[in-house]
Amino acid sequence: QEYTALKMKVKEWSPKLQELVKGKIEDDAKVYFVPATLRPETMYGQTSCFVGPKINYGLFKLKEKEYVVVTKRAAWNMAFQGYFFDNAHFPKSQDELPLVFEAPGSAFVGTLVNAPLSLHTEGIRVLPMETVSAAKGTGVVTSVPSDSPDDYATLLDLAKKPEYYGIQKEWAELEIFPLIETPTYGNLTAPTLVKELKINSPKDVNQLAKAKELAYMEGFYKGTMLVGELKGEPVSTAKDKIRKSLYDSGDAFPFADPMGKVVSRSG
Ligand code: ZZB
Repeated sequence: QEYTALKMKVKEWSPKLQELVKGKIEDDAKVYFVPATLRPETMYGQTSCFVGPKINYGLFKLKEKEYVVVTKRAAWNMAFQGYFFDNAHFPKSQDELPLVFEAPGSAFVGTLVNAPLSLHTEGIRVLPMETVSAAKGTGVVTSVPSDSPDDYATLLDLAKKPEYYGIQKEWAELEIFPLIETPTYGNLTAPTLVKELKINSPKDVNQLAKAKELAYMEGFYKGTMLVGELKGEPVSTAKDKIRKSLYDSGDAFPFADPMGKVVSRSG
């Protein structure tokens, strides 16, 4: 699988992470959460960044004063793709990766990150998603509730039980902007499908898998962009142009996951 890996710069750490990073990285270092996406054209609608609360994430040193937060298996993949500073000392095993520390996703929840292209320019929060798979992509997922049924279902659940999830309710209630017009599901494909297929929770995995397929097909073959520089253009041609412009601006890079499990989020 070839993904677009997006660089979401940390603006403010969660309290737990503030303690964990103290003294371990330079004060002026840049740290990025790196979600892997197949839908770069939906980046305008990002409202949060999901991590699996029980999955372990590492803070890896990418180059001088630059770090990324991903799973170890993703960092290992990145090493093979030449993204680490020091190819002269190519890691012989995962243990030789330039790891600063590891922590479960739950420790990162609440961190404020900048999401490239998102209409929420003030930043978005790192939130927990139980159905993130550690065996796919980078283990970090960017949330686009307008066009991803999984994301919409998860955000509804988070907003219903904020105390249980240890988050502030408003973090899960950022405005959902229409990004893509479709003939069958209107301009909010994911909310429409979640309603039509009577999906009540992120645990309705079969219905969510069906909704995801319908959303992918409808969006790609029949969708038209409603926002951004390619407003009015079909998604099928806009997709590659938006991906390329993210690469050109340095806000994203190509990320291959040859061993990635092609499974639903519940994996
Ligand atoms: C933003 C986005 C916007 C996505 C959308 C989808 C949609 P797939 O389809 O299962 O092969 N994803 C990436 N990594 C993981 C992971 N480790 N665990 C769970 N989910 C993950 O995987 C590709 C999509 O699944 C990615 O694209 C990402 O969510 C998520 F409007 O990024 B996407 C109809 C889908 N719409």
